[in-house]
Amino acid sequence: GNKQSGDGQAAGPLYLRLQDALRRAIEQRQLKPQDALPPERDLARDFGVSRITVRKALDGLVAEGLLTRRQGAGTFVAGRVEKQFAKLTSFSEDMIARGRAPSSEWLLRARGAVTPDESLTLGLSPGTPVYRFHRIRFADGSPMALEQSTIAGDCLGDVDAVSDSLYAALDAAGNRPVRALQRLRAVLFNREQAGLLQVSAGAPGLFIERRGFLDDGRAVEMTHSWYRGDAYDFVAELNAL
Ligand code: 16G
Repeated sequence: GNKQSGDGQAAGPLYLRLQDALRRAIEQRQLKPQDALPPERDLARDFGVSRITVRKALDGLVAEGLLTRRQGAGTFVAGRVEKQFAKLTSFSEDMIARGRAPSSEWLLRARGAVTPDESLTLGLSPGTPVYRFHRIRFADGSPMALEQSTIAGDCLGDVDAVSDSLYAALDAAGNRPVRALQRLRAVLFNREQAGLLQVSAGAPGLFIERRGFLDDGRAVEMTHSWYRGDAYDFVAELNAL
């Protein structure tokens, strides 16, 4: 059987106690962003718990976004992603540039007719077909953002053209946006959003709306993104007028 730790006093399952200890170490910066965690074997030995318990504790912290797993390299303390606010990059590119693996969970991938609201923001005539993509975006398996994109129907072959990266698919179709308008505001995640992002309801986030255009001015995308407030720093270079 598994060896149990000597102190029987502390309350709760062992994996939760290990999570609390690691969370505290991260909060008090004994473990700093980007630091590698000791191997699971060592954690198991040091805390006097089984490796299954260690694994379960780490899984929970990865889901919370406090830790990230990198294939073949181990488990690390997650750092905030520094995102250039004024660069027309994609989520996938942002993650890959930081050595983190992007992935998505699809919530919706469908063809539909443009809504009045979309037709105004995208400048599309009523009745034009559009593609809709709703996703949870992950980095190294930790949820980072929710995104809802509406793409002008003539910019993509089909919904299936998007395997993971929307911009890669638009690029392949020769329709990657070259210019965008973007606005951002603070939000508190509602219960549903919080559930999808594995944060508590009411946790802070950033809502970003991007409208992307082709060289000739035609609108390609309208994307609503909800980024986790605890996962990002937005940075920009400013020049005097
Ligand atoms: C980013 C963009 C979003 C775009 C997506 C494409 C912001 C605020 N939003 O999240 O508009 O649709 O990237 O990412 O940067 P993908 O190519 O990885 O699907």
